[in-house]
Amino acid sequence: MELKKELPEIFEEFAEARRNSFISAKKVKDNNIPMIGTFCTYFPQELAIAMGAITVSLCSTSDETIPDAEKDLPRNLCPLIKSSYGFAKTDKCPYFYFSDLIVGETTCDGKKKMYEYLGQFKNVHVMNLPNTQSEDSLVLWKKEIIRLKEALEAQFGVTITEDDIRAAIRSRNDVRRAMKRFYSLSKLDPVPMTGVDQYKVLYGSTFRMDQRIKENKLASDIDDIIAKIMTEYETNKLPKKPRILVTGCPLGGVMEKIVGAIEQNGAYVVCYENCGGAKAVEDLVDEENPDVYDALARKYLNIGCSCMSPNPNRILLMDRLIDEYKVDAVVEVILQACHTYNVETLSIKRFVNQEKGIPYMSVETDFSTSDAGQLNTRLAAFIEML
Ligand code: BJ8
Repeated sequence: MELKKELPEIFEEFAEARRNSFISAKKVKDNNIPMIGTFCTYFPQELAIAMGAITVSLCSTSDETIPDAEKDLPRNLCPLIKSSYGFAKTDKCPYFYFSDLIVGETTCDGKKKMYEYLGQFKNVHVMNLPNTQSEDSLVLWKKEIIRLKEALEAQFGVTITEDDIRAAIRSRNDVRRAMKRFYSLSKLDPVPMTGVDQYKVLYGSTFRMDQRIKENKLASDIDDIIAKIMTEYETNKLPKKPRILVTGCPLGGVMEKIVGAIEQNGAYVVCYENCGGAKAVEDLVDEENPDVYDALARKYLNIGCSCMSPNPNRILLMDRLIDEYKVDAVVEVILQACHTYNVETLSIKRFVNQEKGIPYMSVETDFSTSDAGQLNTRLAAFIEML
């Protein structure tokens, strides 16, 4: 990373990573490196890294292809699912185009049914994710992780050893530790960066192509950014404002509309509990566990997504984050027709209001801009009250 660059430029570079995707993905393919497309935080990325592959997130974030998707799928479906299907159908997503294999998990109903159709366009492997976090589920999930390893070996003609997996676990943990060091900077009050800038790095990092163990520079690049942020922080502090934790569905398609509005109306987003933020990063894979499959199964099954029933880990994580980040209020983002997160808003609201004693608001939205004005007004009124 070019350290002479100014911070805004560095944040923008991360934001650009996805837009520059076609060129970077093509380079990967030109070098005959396998590419695996994924849709979810439950995907055990270490298996792909262990075989020297690159993983790319296919969760589409724009409404551009939704009309095409709606020709095949119901309109009242989550925009993330419609957008993903639309990009696959129209072949407009370079990552989808270059992916040799797509891996999905049986998370929410819409996504798992959509995977059945993706098979028309690409080779798809679906992992059967249990929807409870019991010991029985752990046995099943471990088997599914081994089944995925065997599928990768069969498709790509490779052998994935336990030592390969152990090295991948260490490499991904290094990245997780660096990401956590980075977003933990926002525990400072006043904050050292806006939530928009924090998100650019969190989200942009997932589109880096230097994931293979020997090429991985992400952790050291993140540490360089941290050093730069802290140097600037000594002389140039942002004003103190109310501190918001954002939770709920993934934010890729609605970040500007929600986080932009929160910050333009007088607050800062200090923490993202969603996938793409703490939910994916906080827990490491246990490097000391001699059974690498058990270690992976435990880490991933513990993710506090609303497709788990019950879903205590989400509350446990939020409890800790609200305290650590000195959060003044919580904003929950629901993508339209996401039933699991939508139903869970009741328990999250109760927890935030009653247990933590701070204000809570939920917003339901999609990838269009048609509700931007209305959302802005609601968020402004909420922040005004803090
Ligand atoms: S681990 S949050 S990435 S499932 S928003 S498609 S749940 S209807 S994205 Fe998710 Fe994995 Fe969970 Fe994270 Fe369905 Fe809801 Fe749409 Fe969703």
